[in-house]
Amino acid sequence: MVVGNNKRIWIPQLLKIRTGTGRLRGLRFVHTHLGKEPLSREDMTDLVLIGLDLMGCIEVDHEGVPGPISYGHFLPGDRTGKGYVVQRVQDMGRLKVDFIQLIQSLEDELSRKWLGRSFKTRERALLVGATTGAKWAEEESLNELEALAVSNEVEVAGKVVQRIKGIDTRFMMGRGRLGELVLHCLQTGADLLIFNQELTPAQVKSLTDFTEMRIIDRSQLILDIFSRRAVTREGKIQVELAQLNYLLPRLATKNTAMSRLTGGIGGRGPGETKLEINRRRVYERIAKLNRDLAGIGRQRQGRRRLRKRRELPVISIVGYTNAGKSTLLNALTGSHVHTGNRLFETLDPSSRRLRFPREREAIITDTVGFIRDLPRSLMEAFAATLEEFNDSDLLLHVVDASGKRMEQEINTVEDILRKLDLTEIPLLLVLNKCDRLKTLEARMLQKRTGGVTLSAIHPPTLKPLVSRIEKIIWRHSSSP
Ligand SMILES: Nc1nc2c(ncn2[C@@H]2O[C@H](COP(=O)(O)OP(=O)(O)OP(=O)(O)O)[C@@H](O)[C@H]2O)c(=O)[nH]1
Ligand SMILES: [Mg+2]
Repeated sequence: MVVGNNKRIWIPQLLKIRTGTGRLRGLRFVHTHLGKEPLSREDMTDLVLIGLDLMGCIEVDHEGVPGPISYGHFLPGDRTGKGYVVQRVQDMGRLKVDFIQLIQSLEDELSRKWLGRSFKTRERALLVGATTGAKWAEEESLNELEALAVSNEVEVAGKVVQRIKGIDTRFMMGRGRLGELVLHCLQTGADLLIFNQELTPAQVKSLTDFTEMRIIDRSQLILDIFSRRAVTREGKIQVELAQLNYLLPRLATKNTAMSRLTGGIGGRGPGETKLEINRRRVYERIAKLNRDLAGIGRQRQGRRRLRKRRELPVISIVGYTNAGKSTLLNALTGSHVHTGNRLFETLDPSSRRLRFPREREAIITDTVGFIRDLPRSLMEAFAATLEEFNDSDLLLHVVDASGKRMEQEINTVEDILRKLDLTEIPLLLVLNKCDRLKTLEARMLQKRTGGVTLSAIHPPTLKPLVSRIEKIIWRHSSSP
């Protein structure tokens, strides 16, 4: 029993336990409206966010005589997109609904939906972009988030752009908007919300408490992909470091948000139990990982010295993720580095010998790709790997010339190269995937950018690149 005033009722924090997937909470909320108005939007938001079985309201007149009654509930199979229905009966006496039966059938339907999906091991996520800017720009950006999710074997249940007036420091967006998102998840069977914007620890906490959904942001998704892909000891250490550094500020808010992080995405790597350990243990672990990394770094230094002594020129392949860097390395050197149409296929660097005519040789290295807004903790953890670029005599900047986001991707990579202080090293733009362009288009692009067009999946197209590389590296020495 809750008492409010003539304007509204504050529903106290209910026990934060959902009875289980596919079940409602077992609570109906019946209240009175004094202004003779039926269920409001606000009421329905409460229904969704609290996860009530049913929201009912009785319209009461000045004398306190009850009039019409309206009730609303979820509608799992609703195709209109609203996700709920509201019914209104003129007077209470004529209300002939068996509510127990109604709710039973709703639960049956809900659990059928959940049962259908519990055989699948993949997570289903709703992607959310909250922006104060242009809608189309956010939609573009959500496409990349989708590619990230798919690369991490997450099923995408839908993408939603929410235009907001300003960033709400607690919830990112208004309560009503949040309610819509939760509803969308219930309808599509999504159990995870992925935000395209970086969330503060406080935001994750309040959003999780409020929606009772698992919530992660883009950075966390990227960290998770990295932890799936890491193979070598160094790669694994780097990723764990990045994850711990990301988690550190979030450990202060030990709560549901944290325990919700432990399953699936975000729970990989440092491991479930480690998330619960206190900050001191995390600091200790970080220190140990840094020591291990330094040890590996010394070996790396040794390798670098050796390479220098042999005086072979070093070519480094850089570029946006999925541009075709590894495919190019394979095509140039006849090797078999893993390639694949997903983001961050490559994490660990591989170096190969590249032979030119006239007995000339160079070392060519392929490494981790870049992405817009790479989480800072990852940049820091991969600093040693990225530092190796400093030894390069030439950077090959591989671009997916067939992609819609080519210009932005080039800018992103150039930004990162500037941050890494690599602008002094000669750079050659490699316009890849030109098999997907018309010949004229490719020629114009080549002219405009001064790059080399090719298609890494068709090795014969690589000849111009090889001779450009030769010219740049051995420009000073005359041919033997
Ligand atoms: N059509 C076409 N596809 C290509 C070309 N080069 C690479 N690809 C494809 O693009 C996808 C990505 O290639 P990768 O070589 O793995 O790309 P990467 O830059 O190493 O990507 P990450 O390691 O994930 O950063 C693969 O499916 C390749 O087969 C090309 O010239 N034309
Ligand atoms: Mg690769």
